[in-house]
Amino acid sequence: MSDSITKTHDVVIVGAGFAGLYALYRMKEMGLSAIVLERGDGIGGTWHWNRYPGARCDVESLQYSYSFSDEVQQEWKWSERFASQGEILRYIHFVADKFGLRKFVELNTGVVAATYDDDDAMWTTRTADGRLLRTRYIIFATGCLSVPIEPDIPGLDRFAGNIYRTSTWPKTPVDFTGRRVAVVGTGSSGIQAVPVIALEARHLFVLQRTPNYSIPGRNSPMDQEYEADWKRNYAQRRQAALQTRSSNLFNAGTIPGREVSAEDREREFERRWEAGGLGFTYCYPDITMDPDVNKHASEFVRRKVAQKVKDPKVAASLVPTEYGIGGRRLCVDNGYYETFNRDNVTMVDLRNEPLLGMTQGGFATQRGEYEIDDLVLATGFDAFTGALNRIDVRGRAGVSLREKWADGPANYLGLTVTGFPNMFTVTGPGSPSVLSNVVISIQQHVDWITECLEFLRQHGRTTIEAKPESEEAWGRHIAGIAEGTLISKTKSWYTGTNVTGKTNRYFLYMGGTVRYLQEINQAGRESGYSGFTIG
Ligand code: N01
Repeated sequence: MSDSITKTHDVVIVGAGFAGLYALYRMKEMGLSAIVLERGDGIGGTWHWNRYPGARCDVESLQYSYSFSDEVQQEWKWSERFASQGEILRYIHFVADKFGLRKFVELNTGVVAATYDDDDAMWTTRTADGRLLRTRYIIFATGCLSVPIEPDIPGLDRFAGNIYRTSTWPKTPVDFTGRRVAVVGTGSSGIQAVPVIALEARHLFVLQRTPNYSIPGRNSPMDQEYEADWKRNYAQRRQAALQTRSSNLFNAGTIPGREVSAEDREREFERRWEAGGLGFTYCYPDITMDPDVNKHASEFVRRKVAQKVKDPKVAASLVPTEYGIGGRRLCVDNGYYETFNRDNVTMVDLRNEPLLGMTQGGFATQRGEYEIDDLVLATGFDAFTGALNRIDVRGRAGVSLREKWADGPANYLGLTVTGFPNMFTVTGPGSPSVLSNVVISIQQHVDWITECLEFLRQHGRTTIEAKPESEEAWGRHIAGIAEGTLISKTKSWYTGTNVTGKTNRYFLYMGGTVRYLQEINQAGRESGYSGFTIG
């Protein structure tokens, strides 16, 4: 198709996940004409793509859901404590239908470039099929974990069996019955998939390079009384969640772990282990900061795993010793460790037998060759910047975002970038994003953007752009908070070390969501957008 301007709107939104759909809802509510461009063949973002066996959210569904509409909160019924991928996707479709959003979403429409024109302060967005859209504003709702990395496993193309990726799982269920399967990767995705695949496979090899800490999920069917209680008190619960560090009610402890006895700490770890879920690391505010408390919590998990896994060698290889709990994203599982007690499951610890690569009929490590029929890659994402970097985004004077961010992302508030007027990123780098209840963070960002566009409209202005000094100060600010934290000292996708050549930078605002919200509100309406140039 030739390049031609097919449509002009006020706003183009890239991505139709939780963020893009809510942005669309707010833009329509403001009376702006908006369109969402989505590269997938369905809405739902992460929950559209990641359909692997066992995929579910590890934040309670009553919290990991939109809070903007009480009608939605009351109408929708979650069937489990932690909803499965399928149920979350059905929920997103339900919301899209309820608010008539679908007709403003163009599916199968990847965005390859977006260019700002200085002369008329308009953005031109180019789609993969060669169409051009002209808009005043552009909102990137492209997700933090939406670009899978292709692992550097030699000979992947040599392997004659099936290769599945957790991040782009086929829509039709895969039947592993009677098959020999290998899963590469033991992050949240691998840890969720392994117990389910093990139930079907003739044999399952789990290829682990770095172990992660995982807490039992204790998932269960939704308790009717629990749900009813939440629905009666939704407004207060949501409000209370906003007062926490991650906009999540984890019943966070306030007394530092170093101030209580080892016996009391042990009891508290036990209580939280039994309760299950991510709340484990919310027991003490200093759990990742005080070395003794962190060591105690890490050893507690190690002991628990040793009790669960019959083979002491396997148990030992399943828990990290090279970093403490909380340094990487905590995993939540449903029977992961117990899976290694099955006769049809083999742990392949790549630290002891490095992976040499794929063969035609399987894989080879330094110890020998293994025959398999299917390979499952649960090998992670180019987080935070991956999705934006693969689009050729150009701001004032043709400056490329990719080039500007070559040494790591620079932006203001995680929402705007100097030199890129009228461009907004939802849960962009430099914001709490994945350290929070991300649906709530999405709403806060979209609300901020909506308020900002309202401000421009009320004042008869058309452009807004972060001042260079605001961006520089924000970069120093988030680095200052992150400096010395366990996360910033640990190798993981949080720090970008999982992607070859990616700069190890601060991609996250680590000061907690309460403080973050105060900061963005202060930088926005409360100061009359003083850190921005309004044109
Ligand atoms: O990805 P990961 P993920 N050879 O990067 C390994 C969210 N999420 O998709 O650690 C061998 O955590 C890699 O090894 P190493 C959640 O925030 C949420 O699992 O680099 N192994 C690692 O083990 C999560 O944190 C849910 O040494 C290779 C694994 O692949 C985030 O998504 C569910 C390799 C990648 O783990 C990402 O999780 C799922 C190689 N060449 C995901 N390359 C919820 O429940 C990589 N690995 C909401």
